[in-house]
Amino acid sequence: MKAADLFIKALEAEGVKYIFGIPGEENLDFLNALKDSSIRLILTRHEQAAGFMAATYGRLTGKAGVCLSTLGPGATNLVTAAAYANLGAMPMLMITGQKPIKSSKQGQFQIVDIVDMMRPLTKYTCQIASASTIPSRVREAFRLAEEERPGAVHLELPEDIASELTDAEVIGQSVYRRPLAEGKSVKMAAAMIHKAKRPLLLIGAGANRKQSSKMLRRLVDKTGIPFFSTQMGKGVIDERHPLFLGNAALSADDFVHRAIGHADLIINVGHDVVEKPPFFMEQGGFQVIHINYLTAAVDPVYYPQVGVIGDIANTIYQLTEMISPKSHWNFSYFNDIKDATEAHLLEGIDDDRFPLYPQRVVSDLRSVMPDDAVIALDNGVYKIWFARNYKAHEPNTVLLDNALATMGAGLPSAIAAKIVHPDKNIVAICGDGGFMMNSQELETAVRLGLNLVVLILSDNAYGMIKWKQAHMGFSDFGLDVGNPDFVKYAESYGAIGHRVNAAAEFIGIVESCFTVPGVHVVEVPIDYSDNDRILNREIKQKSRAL
Ligand SMILES: Cc1ncc(C[n+]2csc(CCOP(=O)(O)OP(=O)(O)O)c2C)c(N)n1
Repeated sequence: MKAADLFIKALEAEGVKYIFGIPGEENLDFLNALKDSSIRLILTRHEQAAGFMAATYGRLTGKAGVCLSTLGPGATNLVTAAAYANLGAMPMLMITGQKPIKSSKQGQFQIVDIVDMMRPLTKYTCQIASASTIPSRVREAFRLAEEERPGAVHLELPEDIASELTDAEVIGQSVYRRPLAEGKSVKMAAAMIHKAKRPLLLIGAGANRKQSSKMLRRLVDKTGIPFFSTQMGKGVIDERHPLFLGNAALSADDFVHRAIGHADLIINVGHDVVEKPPFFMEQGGFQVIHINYLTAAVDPVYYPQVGVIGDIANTIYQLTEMISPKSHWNFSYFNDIKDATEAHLLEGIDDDRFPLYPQRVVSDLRSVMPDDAVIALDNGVYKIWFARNYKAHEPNTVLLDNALATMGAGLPSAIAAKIVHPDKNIVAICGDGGFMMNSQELETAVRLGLNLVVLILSDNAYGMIKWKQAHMGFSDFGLDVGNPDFVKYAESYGAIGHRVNAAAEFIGIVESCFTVPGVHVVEVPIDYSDNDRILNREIKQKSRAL
């Protein structure tokens, strides 16, 4: 059979259902093999968006999402998505084409060393130089993409290799179980937790797995230890839980940081330093137990004293068996923090101002979203509002990127979420800046016939940077943009456009979007003028008073 057919068979054996991307001339054998396979090609309008979709598919399923591009310009367009997947621990395989490697009459036309370009952005990058190596390279790529810590991998399939004939056969998957934490380290952690007076649990992205989520809920319910989460750990335990203290959406000075400062032990489950730090460690401060699949990277802000390394769900199971609540534990201050946080989260949710207050948008949206509905956030200042104010009810229902924190991923990531969960309500939340970075994917969503809602929070500016600029005392310069008429823009793609013209209209428009099939684009004019007061001065002042 042709090497390209073998490649596709190897992908089928890995359970691949979709390939997101844009083929070029160098992928034509691959494309032809794909035509007769069980794998569906999701053609996109930009390779970067294809990469974001594949990464999100990987994040939601645990199986590597696959994306495809041609050589040179197609592959260079995948760079941001590679970084997004690799920093965000999302399993993803990128397949790129290349000119023939044995003989070519095209000189250096379009040739970039893609294998080397991908090296710092991936766990593995390799050119397939012979058809006979396809089965082992594909299996190895999936093994590395999916094993802890998951990330991006890259395979280059040159045109002449793709058309070679081969009788090689697909290599099946070996069965592995994750190693379990060694008993002594679990006992050591249990002893530290028993001895502590004010232990506090932190839940990070690595705990965002079904079993870990179940086990953590049992741990919290049995022990009564309060918890908070990182941005990417949102929803691992339902945030309506009475012991949930809040989200570390800001790095410092929020109410939750008062709780952290008061704790004498942080039980840190599934966090790694690639995510914007939820706290900073200081010599002589609280102790930290690091519970994760891998040991912690050494960093000046994070140097846990004890690590419990192995399958997280099993570690938490073992700890839950060993720990019983202690009478010397004192959570009263944490309860005060919880009360102050909840009171603060209610501020502004009924404000009728127009353009809308971000608190109102978050609160209104939450009120019409079913528990399992998913929001996919792009990157802008609203991400802080959503991380802080939007209560996630289930794991993986808030897709946000607190690792690369790239703009442009919101819409593609929502498209992938809808493909994975066709029956759930999916809402992309973008700034006007981030939306315009991949807005062409509206056409993909319309072509696929998806039911999707896209909120554009428009302030005609790169708001996040504007806020920082003002905060640093610089004058207002260089951050204002103009926007298209978003309603007409949506309609020109065959989507349905809406514009919110009063605060009270917002909720009804979103509800109507869930009942009328199609891609809905909702422009929501937003008022960020109070960001600094609320997210900075007021929180600092109120939390310091506690
Ligand atoms: C690809 C990329 N470019 C630039 C940035 C830096 N950046 C972070 S937020 C931001 C502004 C986002 O503007 P917008 O999408 O309109 O959202 P807003 O902050 O106004 O709500 C910029 C430029 C980034 N994170 N990613």
